[in-house]
Amino acid sequence: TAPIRLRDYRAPAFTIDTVLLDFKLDPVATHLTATLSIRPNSAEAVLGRLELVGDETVLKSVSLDGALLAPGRYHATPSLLVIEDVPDTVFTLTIETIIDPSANTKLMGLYRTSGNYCTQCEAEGFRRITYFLDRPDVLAVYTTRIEARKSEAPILLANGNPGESGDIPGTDRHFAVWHDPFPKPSYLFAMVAGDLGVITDSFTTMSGREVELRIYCEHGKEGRCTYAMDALKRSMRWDETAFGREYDLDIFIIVAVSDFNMGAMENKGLNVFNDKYVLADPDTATDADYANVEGVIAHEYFHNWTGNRITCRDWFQLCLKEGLTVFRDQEFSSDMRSRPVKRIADVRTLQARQFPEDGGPLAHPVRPEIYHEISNFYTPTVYEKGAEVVRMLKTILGPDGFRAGMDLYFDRHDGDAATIEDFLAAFADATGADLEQFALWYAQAGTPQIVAKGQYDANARVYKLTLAQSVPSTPGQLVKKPMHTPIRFGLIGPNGADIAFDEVSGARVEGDVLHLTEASQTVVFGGVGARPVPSLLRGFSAPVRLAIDISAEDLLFQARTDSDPFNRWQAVQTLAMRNLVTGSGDVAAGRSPTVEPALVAALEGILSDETLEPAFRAQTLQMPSEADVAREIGHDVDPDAIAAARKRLRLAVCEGLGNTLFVRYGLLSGGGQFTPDARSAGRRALRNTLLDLMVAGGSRAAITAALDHFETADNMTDRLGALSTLAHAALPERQRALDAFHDRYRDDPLVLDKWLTLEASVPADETLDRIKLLLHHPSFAIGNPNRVRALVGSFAGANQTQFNRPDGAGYDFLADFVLDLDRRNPQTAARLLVSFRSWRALEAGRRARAENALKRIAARDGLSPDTLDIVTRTLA
Ligand code: HT7
Ligand code: ZN
Repeated sequence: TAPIRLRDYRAPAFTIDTVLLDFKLDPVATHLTATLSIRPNSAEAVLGRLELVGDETVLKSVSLDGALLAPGRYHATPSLLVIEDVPDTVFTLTIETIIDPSANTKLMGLYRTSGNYCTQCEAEGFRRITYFLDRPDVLAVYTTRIEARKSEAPILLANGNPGESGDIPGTDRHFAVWHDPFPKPSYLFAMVAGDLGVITDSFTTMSGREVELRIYCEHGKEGRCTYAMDALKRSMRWDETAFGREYDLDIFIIVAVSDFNMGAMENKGLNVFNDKYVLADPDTATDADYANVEGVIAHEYFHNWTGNRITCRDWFQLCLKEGLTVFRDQEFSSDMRSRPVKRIADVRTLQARQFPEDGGPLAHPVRPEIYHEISNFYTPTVYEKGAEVVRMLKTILGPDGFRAGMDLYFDRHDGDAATIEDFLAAFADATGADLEQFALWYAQAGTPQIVAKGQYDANARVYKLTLAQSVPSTPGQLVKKPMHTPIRFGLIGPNGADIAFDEVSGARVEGDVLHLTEASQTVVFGGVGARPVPSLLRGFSAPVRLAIDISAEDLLFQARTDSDPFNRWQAVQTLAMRNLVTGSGDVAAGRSPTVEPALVAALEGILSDETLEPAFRAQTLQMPSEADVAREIGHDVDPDAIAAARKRLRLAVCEGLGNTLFVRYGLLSGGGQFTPDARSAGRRALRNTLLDLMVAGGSRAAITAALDHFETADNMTDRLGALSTLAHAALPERQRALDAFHDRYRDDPLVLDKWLTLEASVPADETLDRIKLLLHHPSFAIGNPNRVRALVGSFAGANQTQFNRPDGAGYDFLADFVLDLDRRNPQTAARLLVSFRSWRALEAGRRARAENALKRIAARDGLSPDTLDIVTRTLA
């Protein structure tokens, strides 16, 4: 099919002012009557021809202004309803459709999950419910009436505030009406019905309004919703204090469901969540799960202003709501927890997920200009790089300028379907800044490379810093322009404090921000009294790759002294990465890799620095992953050589740190009763990281400590930490522990996902056969995306040596699985396929096998648009 292009955007020919939806729920034949008040958009209407889109939609009848239309008056297919001669004034269209929610395995539109009814409409799911102008620039006021058998669905929910409800006399049925006064696009519509448990609370807004809060979940899991409720109330307060944004309806509802294609959905007043981002208690959730629940609850809540009150004009503007809302949730979590630790975690995610996308065949701008299937554009580039672009805007404008721009954006565009141009204009108008060059961050794909070189002239007391930027070619974009990139920096003097400089030329420098705008700039700092060590890109102030000619001694010095915690972490990572890249080459060439003493010294320094928070020390002690090293090497990648080099390095670090590891591990034991706060979580993170390094040394004492850690754990973080160490080290002791873990949690699907993930992550030859067996295990279900991602997604996305087996069996397995899943759930299938995105960077043998597997998928007739789009672009 023809692609959709940004440049072809046209305002809709008609608009819809009000929508009345009347659902009569039935597991296999739900009946929906949709009554739409439609108005031609005078300038755009094409002489009375109305086209509404559908998707596998089954039409029963159409009426215009109350009169049933004869079949000759309209033309209907499952994907289109055309009425040729509609009035040129306001008219009412009534459409009856029949929906089979039980047959809906795509989990888009109206579907069933654990016996309940649920909808998912973003991006294009509403058209699977009724024919509609299913595009985000058509904003309507919705009233929803739901009718169902009382025993089957005692709970009936939709967007907005609750209205009338009651029994239907003489039947076993009841009904409820919901009204949402805020005009919204169809992708924000939601309806949920079923038999659910609930917890309730309330929130008083900054202007004193009472809001009722409810979280629904499967019966029996109510106790696991309390942390989510707490996170919701903290999010509501934070948006008031940090952005001046208040909640606007009388009620805010979250529903946790177990079958969901993504993390959660921000439907107005009725957020629907993948239950893994709601449910948490100490026995079943890790500290990472708690942090994720907090972050996702906040993210969806923040969409109420950035996404719902101001929505997107078209799907090319997706980053307008997603990048901005990710930035907002990251800031929220930074305020709730440790800012440096959160920043390191976010940068790690960006580098692990977005950098490979930006450097491979699926690269696209933060605001794409063309797509075939919009579901495939909910990407790390739109979300995470989109958030980085907003962060840079704040760095460039300063906190006050940023807040002024946000306030103007909210004032100007409340109730609008807006664009990136609108967003940037608000900041330019509020501050007077020229953002024309900065706007390239939205348009140019690819991770910029910045090469830095410093030179100190002691006689002249001058430090010269040359910065050269280049943006690599990406699909469809061969030539790029230099971008406006904010570089936070400091010049570290011999005593570890930043050195002052008295004048600067060659670039605009404001405070600690250097504005890089040209392809190459030499910045001259005067009055510099001693040779500095440059600390560039503090806090990772721009999503770039920085190459800097800096010695191991200077990196060790930086790791010990930099006043910016992010760059202390970065200095250690750079030392480790250099070791791993050289070591991988050594292994591939049959040489035995050596380990840089400066690295062990840097790690020792961080580990024993009691002024550093434990979570930060834990982050720093974790070496770059195998995938990180593969990305750094970038071509002819041999995953086995990388794994061997990493194993060797961790062994050497363990030996280098010696008994300190065991002593510090012992000192951290016995932390008292579990609480999920960041301080306690940091302590557990450090203890688990130390255990993992101890086991890397391979001693019996360490393995015994790991087994003991597993058996005596009184919370999931510690239990899973030890189990993960045993599994990732592929120790023979692992299987008994994995089996014990499975038996303990045999009735808890979300915990069994952790088990499936570990089973799939074992770096051993037998893992692929084990996965094939587990596909038939009662704890696995191909219909549930969480199960699929846990077993198959973890294998393809995280088990570098086994997915990339030299015989190609890992690729063949994924191809077969994707082909099978594609018939049932195309979105999830297409997302799994993304694991092939770096296939061209592999060494020749694996590259050829990966290409064969991809070609086999591409050759299959009847592929979904989702999978066809990914496979085509991956092979292009
Ligand atoms: N805005 C939500 C996107 C989403 C989604 C997209 C496609 C298919 C299914 C989906 N479920 C949710 C999620 C968010 O970013 O908040
Ligand atoms: Zn979002």
